[in-house]
This record gives sequence, C-alpha cells and structure tokens, in this order.
Amino acid sequence: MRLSRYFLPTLRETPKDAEIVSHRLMLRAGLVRQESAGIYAWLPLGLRVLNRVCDVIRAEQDRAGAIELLLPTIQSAEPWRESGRYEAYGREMLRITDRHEREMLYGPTAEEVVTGIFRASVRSYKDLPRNLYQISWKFRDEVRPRFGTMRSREFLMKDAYSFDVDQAGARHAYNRMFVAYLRTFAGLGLKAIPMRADTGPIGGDLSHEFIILASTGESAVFCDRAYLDFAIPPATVDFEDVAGLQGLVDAWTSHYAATDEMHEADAFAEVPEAARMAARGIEVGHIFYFGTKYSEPMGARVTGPDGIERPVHMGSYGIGPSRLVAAIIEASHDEAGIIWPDAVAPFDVALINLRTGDTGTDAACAEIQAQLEAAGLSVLYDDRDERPGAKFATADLIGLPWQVVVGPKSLAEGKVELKRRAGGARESLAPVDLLARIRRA
Ligand code: 5CA
Repeated sequence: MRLSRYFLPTLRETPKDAEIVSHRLMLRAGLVRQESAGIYAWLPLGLRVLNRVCDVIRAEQDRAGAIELLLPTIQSAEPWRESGRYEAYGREMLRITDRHEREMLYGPTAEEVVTGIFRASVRSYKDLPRNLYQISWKFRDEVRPRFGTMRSREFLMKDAYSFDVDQAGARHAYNRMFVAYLRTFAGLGLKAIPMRADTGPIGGDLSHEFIILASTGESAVFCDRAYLDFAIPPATVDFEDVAGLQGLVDAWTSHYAATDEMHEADAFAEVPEAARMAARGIEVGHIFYFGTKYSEPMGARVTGPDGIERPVHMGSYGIGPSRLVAAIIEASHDEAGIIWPDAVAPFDVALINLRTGDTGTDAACAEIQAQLEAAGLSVLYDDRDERPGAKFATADLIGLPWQVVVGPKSLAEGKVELKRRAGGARESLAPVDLLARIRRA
C-alpha cells in the first residue's frame, strides 16, 4: 500500500481530552475518530488492527471447539422479559421503539437471543455439548464512557455461549474457554492473569476476569507474582481431555488472584510478602458459568440419557477486541508512539523512501515492496513528498514492527537500513537479504 494513496489522518498535536496514553496514540496515529461520546469510527489503519485481533480470537475459539454465528445487534424486548432482565438491566440498555410501537433494544449482550435459538432447535442431550460464538457490536449506555475505546458505549465483543446437559459438562465447557483465553491473550502478545470475579448483571456463581496489568487500568487487582512466569498451554492442548483441562485450570487458579470486589485481605496476607502484588489492571475477558439462570425461565430444556427433561446448563464468555486494541497499546509503546506486537500489526513493514522523485531510490523501493509483498508480508510504503524527519516520526508513531529505510547514499553501496521498532536496533543490509532477515526474527 502506498501511503500517498492511503487514508491515514494522523494528528501532530496531542489531543487534550485524552487522559491515557492509548487513547492519545489511537487518535494521533489515525486509528479511530470519536463520533459522539463513547462512539468511535474505526479508520483504515485501526480497522486492520481490530481485524487482526479478531483473527487471533477466532482461531483460538475454533481450536477450542466453539462454532461461529452472527446474531442481530437490534433485539426484541420479548426474550428479555422472559428472562426477567428487561427491567433489571436498567439505563445501560439502549431501548428503541420501532414504527409499530414494538419495544426493541440495541443488544448489550446476547444470552437471551442465543437461548431462544437453542430452545427452538435442540431437544436431546445427543445434540450437546455446543458452544456458539459471535464477534459483533454491543451497546451499553455507560454513565461515564472514557479512555477512548477502552470503555466506550459502542464496542466490539466476542461473546460465546455454551450448552451442556449437566453441571459437569458445563464445567468442561468453562475450562475449554479458560484455556482458549490463556492462549488468545498470549497470542496477542499480552500477559493476562485470570482472577476470581464478581458476576454482575450476567449472574452465576463461577466467574473469572482475565486481567492485563497496567498502571492506567480501571480495576484494582491483587495477585501472586508467580502467575507472571506461568507457561501458556501449547497449541497441541487436547480440548477433549476433561481431566487434562481441569488440571490446567487448577494450576492457573492455584495461587491468589482476585479483583477488588472479590478481594479477601486475610487470604492475600498469606501470600509470601515478596510475591504479593497489588496493582491496577484492564479487564480484557470475562467468563461466567451461570447454570440454568436463563434456560429455566426461558424453557430451554433437553432430554437427558435417562429420558428426563431438564433445563440446559449454560455459560457465557466475553472478550473485548476494541478494548484490546487500546490495552495492547497501553502495554506496548514508547515516547515516539505505538510498538505493535507482530501478531496484530496493521502492516508488517514501513518502507521509507528518503528521496521520493529520485529515479534510483523510487525503483529500489518499488522492487523491495514487490519482493516483500510477494512473500506474503504487508508493506506500507511511505512515498509521500515529505522530509525524512516527518517520515521517521510517522513510522515510529504508527508502530509497524519493521522499518526499511531507503536512500540514495546507502543505495550507492548496495545497502538499505532495517530498523526493528521494538528496541530500535538497526542494521545495514542488501535489499535481497531483507526477507530472510525479517523471517529470522
Ligand atoms: N455476556 C457476557 C459474556 S459473553 C458479558 O457481557 N460479559 S462482560 O460484560 O464482562 O463483557 C465482556 C467483555 O467485553 C469484557 O471483558 C470487556 O473486554 C468488553 N467490554 C465490556 N464493556 C465494555 C466497554 N464499555 N467498552 C469496551 N469493551 C467492553
């Protein structure tokens, strides 16, 4: 992609009302633009990151056995009345009346819709277990939307819903998602710690929040430092292995870790002092087991192996991709800008032409772009008629993992410069060696 033909409205000034660094950088780097309070447009560069975050989430959901579908964002009030949540949800729910005076709403979550779909088509334990997930926009009329896409009113959510014949099955479903989440956040270059959590309006009695430690996080959290060195389950983990998954979850819940609402000072005091960590964190995922809370009132029942009908056991599992984009920036930036982890970078390489208009430099850049793209790397080629300083600043700001700097002086020696954005290491090498060098990292 040539930058001269792209749409990248970067800002030179630091936006005044943006309180945290990720919000400032998302606006400055042209990832998003605020349309109204807590509502953002995702600009092309931001959308590429958001899509890559969703790709990682999707791959791990699929690996864990969940099945993707897509539910409507505008829902009928009807199933919410059946579950008893229509009144209970309060003013966070955006309520809409259609032209026939029917009560509708913009979904803040989708337990009711998915339970309705399940109820209409599944009758027997033989069709279980199932886990259905979607990645779609939600709306919550937060009293205080803030920190950009970190706490917005409209936000993207991956929400999965599991159905099992009994509690033991539901526990396995919960463990599948627990392990999938560990892999997902690690795949995004983040260290997330599962913490016992309050269940709020979703309900239920078993729940973990996945928290990333960050000084700007909204939640106070308390945990054992040991979690920072825990090994992430490998891609080969067997999601059908009930005991194996339970073992992993037991290990990952064996030390103290709790959010503010669930914190027990006495239990925390038993953690060896050197390992005690009181910090702030960002909630990037939240999983719930709530049994028959929705299936019972909504009549979502299955016949078990004994021929007896019973309400299905459910859980729900959320991740916030639009919040994650901000969280990744909080965890990975410097004074000059964003430092994208390779897995989510909007482009792999920033190709910087130091003398646009110079025939030799232009030709070398075109060749490098073609060579890297043919090998499957994505390249944002800065071919604008700008000073080198401005191009370097843009490249650092938007944080692509690699910068290839091409100018007439080094070209005369048959070389270009390669810079790794993370750490800033530079080396000089022949253009033909670029691909092998980048691949080696
Ligand atoms: N139905 C359940 C799980 S599917 C649910 O709604 N869970 S939740 O309320 O915890 O939200 C799931 C995830 O969505 C959160 O962990 C967070 O990552 C994201 N999220 C929630 N509210 C917001 C918000 N206002 N802005 C951005 N992301 C949010």
